[in-house]
Amino acid sequence: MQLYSFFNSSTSYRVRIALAIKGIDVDYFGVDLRAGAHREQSFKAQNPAGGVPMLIDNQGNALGQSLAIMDYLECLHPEPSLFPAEPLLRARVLELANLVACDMHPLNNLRVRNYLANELALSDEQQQSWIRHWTAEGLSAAETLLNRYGFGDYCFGDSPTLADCCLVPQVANGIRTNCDLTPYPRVMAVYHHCQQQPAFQQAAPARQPDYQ
Ligand SMILES: N[C@@H](CCC(=O)N[C@@H](CS)C(=O)NCC(=O)O)C(=O)O
Repeated sequence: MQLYSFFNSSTSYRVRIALAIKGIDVDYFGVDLRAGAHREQSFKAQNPAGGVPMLIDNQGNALGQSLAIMDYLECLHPEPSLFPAEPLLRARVLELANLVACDMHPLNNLRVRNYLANELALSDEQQQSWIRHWTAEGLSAAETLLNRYGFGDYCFGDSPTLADCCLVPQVANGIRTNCDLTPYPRVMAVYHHCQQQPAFQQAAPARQPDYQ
């Protein structure tokens, strides 16, 4: 399989964590978002949404959207699973994963930040305020959910799930953009625990071939 990824892309990072947890090897192709490689016609022909990650499976099928890719990997390689078996706990995992993937990430995505800067001419300070606001909204909700329903060293238990795959890269974004993360001790405890685990280390931005 081939993974099209950008080292600093949090959605790519999610998939890299899932691949590492499952021990799946892929051929890695760096897509330089800063140079706009994801907007080129050749790339969009395979992934019309024009973003990373994109997976190409062993039959040559191209698949975009990190959650769809992780679900596909789960079906192809069920063990170790990224989902608890118990239905409500599985729903909790998806609740947290979707909080990150649907409510947080899109608001601070590159194309949105470019629009704020170029079309709306927001100052650097205003852009930073935007990022901090939406990061705080999302992580506050994550902190409450984890305090209410989380347990163990990971988000939900003693093994990693889709929730950890999504949360860790989003926290890394928060660190990279200098957000205050002190109000989220439970989120940060999960983050720091994951940082000690080989699968998460292997998936880290600095360990990718296109890291610069
Ligand atoms: N919902 C998509 C988002 C994909 C996406 O937009 N990824 C970002 C990188 S984290 C990207 O490629 N951004 C390029 C842009 O916004 O122009 C997913 O989960 O895969």
